[in-house]
Amino acid sequence: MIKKIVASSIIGIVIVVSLAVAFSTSDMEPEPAPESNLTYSMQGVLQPDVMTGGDVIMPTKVSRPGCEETDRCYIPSVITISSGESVTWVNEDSAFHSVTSGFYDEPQTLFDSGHMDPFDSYTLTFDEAGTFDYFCTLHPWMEGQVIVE
Ligand SMILES: [Cu+2]
Repeated sequence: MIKKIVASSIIGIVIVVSLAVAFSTSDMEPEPAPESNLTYSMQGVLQPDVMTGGDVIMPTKVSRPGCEETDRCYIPSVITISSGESVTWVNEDSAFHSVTSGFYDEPQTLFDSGHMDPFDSYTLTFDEAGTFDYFCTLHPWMEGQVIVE
């Protein structure tokens, strides 16, 4: 009789503990990663007069081919701004990248960031309307475009 009571109370404790664990783990959803603008505001690149225009991210893993299939080597791969506005590129990858005008087969000398370290940013102001193609000198499949209206 005593054994039965002990056994059933042990089962009861096991059930209570496992329920508590189940409920507590359901509250432990990982927090979403903080927004990336922390990185370049820390570098002091974003000044109030540079806030118009837009940001382009070089995301992780674009140093290997494949990102071009979904147009995600630079995000966004095409950015449209008004003349006088700026674009800031941020390298969120762990590899070097560049923002270089033209195409890999046909580079131009309008602009070139040089090799950007991880989390480096590069800001350009576009005063003239036009379509500006650019690429990464290290990864020929990385292509993007700035359209200035
Ligand atoms: Cu690259």
